Amino acid sequence: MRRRCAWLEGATPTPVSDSAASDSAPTPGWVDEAFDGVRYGLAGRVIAEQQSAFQRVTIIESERYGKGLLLDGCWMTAERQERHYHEAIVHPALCGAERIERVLVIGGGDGGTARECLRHPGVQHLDMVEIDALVVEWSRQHLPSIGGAAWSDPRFHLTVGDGIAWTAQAPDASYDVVIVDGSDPAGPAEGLFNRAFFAHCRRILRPGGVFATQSESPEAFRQVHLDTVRLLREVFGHADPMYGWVPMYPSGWWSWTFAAVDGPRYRQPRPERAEAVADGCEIWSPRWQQGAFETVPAFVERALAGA
Ligand code: SPD
Repeated sequence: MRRRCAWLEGATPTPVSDSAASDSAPTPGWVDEAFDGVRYGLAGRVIAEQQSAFQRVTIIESERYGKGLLLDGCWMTAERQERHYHEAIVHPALCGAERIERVLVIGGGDGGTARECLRHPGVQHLDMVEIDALVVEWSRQHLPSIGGAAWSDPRFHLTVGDGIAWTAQAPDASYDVVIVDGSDPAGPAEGLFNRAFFAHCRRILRPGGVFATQSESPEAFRQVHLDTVRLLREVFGHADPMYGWVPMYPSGWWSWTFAAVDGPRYRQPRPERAEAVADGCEIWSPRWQQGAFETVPAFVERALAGA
């Protein structure tokens, strides 16, 4: 996938000191992700920005969605919108796997995926492997509500390191659920979409386990989306995309794909697990999930059938 994100002129940050020094509200600019002739933006101002060893990390204060995080100019999350994404990537997997004692999250440095996983009382140990220490540091500092209770949960074990290497070195059948919460397939996340990586994810899953990954937009990144679903079907035997919305991502229309070896168990939430988390969800419910798996666009259905 070609590098696709640009930091536009229109997004020139308002320096933090301007707002601190003035009684009047800071003049916002537009912070945009640009892709293929379309811009997806929020009115706001940049409050922190730095090039890490891996990518440019940016924190903004937006008018509408609170503070937000971009990596290399691409939207990752925002305080008042993150539930669309994090509830969707977690609960079909955690409600569908046979057991959920041991969970692995690759990426997920803002903490939102770990937070949702740890709302399940059956999780005993969660490893999160995030490559970029700055993403974790700034998420904890600027976006503490996203990781929430996860950061201090004794079941949570953070490793700053390469999730691909971690997966390759993990023993066979060592996790009940593996969730890949990476960014787009460019830069540090490129290796999170290929056959070798998916094969290790399958290898380290226990029988009855579930794999989940974000699988891009069926509109803005149609080919990546289709390739990802096809590859997961080949590697695991069963894989299905689920569709929802993350309004600040390109096209707003997003997907997550779930996979398992022994059947599409991620489609049927176990009632006792669903009950434990549903009241605390803003978007996810068993009914929402059922609809989200059913809303496969016709072009995707045709393309996958013809694969
Ligand atoms: N185009 C954005 C894809 C980002 C997926 N990961 C988001 C991280 C949220 N925890």
